[in-house]
Amino acid sequence: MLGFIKKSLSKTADAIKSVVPKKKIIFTKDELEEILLEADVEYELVEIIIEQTYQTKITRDILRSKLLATLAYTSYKEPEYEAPFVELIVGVNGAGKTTTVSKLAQKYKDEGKKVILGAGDTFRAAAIEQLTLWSKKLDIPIVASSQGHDSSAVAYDTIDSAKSKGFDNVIIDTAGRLHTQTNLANELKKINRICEKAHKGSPHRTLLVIDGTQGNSAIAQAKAFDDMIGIDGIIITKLDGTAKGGSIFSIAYALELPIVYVGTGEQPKDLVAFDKYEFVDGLLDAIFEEAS
Ligand SMILES: Nc1nc2c(ncn2[C@@H]2O[C@H](COP(=O)(O)OP(=O)(O)OP(=O)(O)O)[C@@H](O)[C@H]2O)c(=O)[nH]1
Ligand SMILES: [Mg+2]
Repeated sequence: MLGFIKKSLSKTADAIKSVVPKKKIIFTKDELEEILLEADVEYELVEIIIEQTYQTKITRDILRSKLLATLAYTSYKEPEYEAPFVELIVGVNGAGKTTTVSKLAQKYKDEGKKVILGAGDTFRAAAIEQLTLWSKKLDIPIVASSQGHDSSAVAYDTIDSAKSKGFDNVIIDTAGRLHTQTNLANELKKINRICEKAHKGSPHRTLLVIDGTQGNSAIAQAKAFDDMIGIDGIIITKLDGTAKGGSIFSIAYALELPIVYVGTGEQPKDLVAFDKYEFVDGLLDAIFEEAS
């Protein structure tokens, strides 16, 4: 998988090229500031990094340690659980939830696990169809009801079915938008409660899907979801299509939540475990000349 994160940073690297036409070994603080802002690292975090950098000549090693420090919270530790492992996938409209559900399902299937999907976005008929289509393509079972039905009932039935048939993983898709934000909050809270009823301790992991092309505007949105239902980790999608890769630093720093995966395309294989070293080095390669 090595290289996927770096490849998906190519648009961010192009943006950096507009302020650093030629890679160098040493940069000034002013240049560093410009580079980070161009990569869409949030202004406040750029200022913190600049202020905490005492050196005037910025080398790759100096910037590397600064950037890695902002990602200090990004490692994820799986909780203790009794199978099946239940995951809830949440996020705003269009962030990439349904696609991510299928990517995760493919990943678990490849690991030899028995997976079942729950079509918990009952708000739109198209959402149920979309996930059903994926389930057919990937040959993975799904529990789905019709539009307008209770999404928590779908969650319950999916978990119940997984328990009785000895499945390893349950992945539940959810709606990104309802009539109001309060409706959405209530629905997600209810799904949470029903999961716990269906299988003690579940959902074991609630993952927030963030559209990477949104850059820093995703931070407020992520905070709202965290307040609503509590988020265990983040998946940043569409990293392949954005020049805003640097916003990962601000998102991770502001939320203090682990980034578990990144989405690097529209296909089920396009999900990569987030590796902060690969990510930082990928970015640094776009800035610094290789030392000879
Ligand atoms: N390039 C790229 N496109 C992606 C990625 N993830 C999702 N998409 C695309 O983004 C669009 C929206 O994805 P969905 O999975 O339907 O998003 P959603 O959050 O389920 O949307 P709603 O159900 O409307 O709330 C689709 O066209 C996906 O193919 C990714 O990592 N990279
Ligand atoms: Mg969806």
